[in-house]
Amino acid sequence: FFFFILVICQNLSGKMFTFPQETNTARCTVSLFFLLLFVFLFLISDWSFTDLSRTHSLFSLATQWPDSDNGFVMGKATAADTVGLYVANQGLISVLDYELNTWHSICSTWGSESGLAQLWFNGKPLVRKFISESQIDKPLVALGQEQDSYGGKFDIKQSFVGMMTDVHMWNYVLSSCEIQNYVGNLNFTPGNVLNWKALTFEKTGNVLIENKQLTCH
Ligand SMILES: *[C@@H]1O[C@H](CO)[C@@H](O)[C@H](O)[C@H]1NC(C)=O
Ligand SMILES: [Ca+2]
Repeated sequence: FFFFILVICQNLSGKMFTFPQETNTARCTVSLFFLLLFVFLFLISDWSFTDLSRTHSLFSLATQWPDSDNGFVMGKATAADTVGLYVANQGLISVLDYELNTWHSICSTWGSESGLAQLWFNGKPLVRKFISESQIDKPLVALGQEQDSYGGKFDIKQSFVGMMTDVHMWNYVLSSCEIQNYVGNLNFTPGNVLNWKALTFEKTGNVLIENKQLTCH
């Protein structure tokens, strides 16, 4: 097989990624090689739309040291209505009403030193809980696939099929009001680590960059 790999730097404002078929190849990856963080807080968020009821990854970040394919992973954890967060292979799973064929926003905050994490689902904060202390070294982010090794070993049964937009990552935690603004599609401070409005990424396989479908009220 030959897969066309493209490195793109683009302002994706108003755009979304469409993953149109179940594969273990289609993905967009972002290398954050400059990041070596020992003590920090961070916040990761995205919007997604899918009809998958099985497990799937919404954000897969692998780290080189500690060598962890599940350095920071957000996604649907099981076939039941749950959303999960994994840090350094430790999981935090919440039962939620995960409606299919509708846009959902998911945000997670995590402090590397305290090990405390919190998920926000559609703008509603869930309980803050201890997950794991860790560090992040040379993170590699994959959208569309779930890494089972650093940058590889994608499992088709954990792949994402659907649309995804507005992926941001901050190395600090926004105020609850700013998180609400993000969820409400209002003005918010774009990610300083990963910014959807200025994203340098590598596209592999069948991923389309399309205009966001706006809903009329
Ligand atoms: C990206 O595009 C949007 C909409 O066209 C614009 O408002 C924004 O300033 C642009 N951002 C950057 C970083 O160029
Ligand atoms: Ca994994």
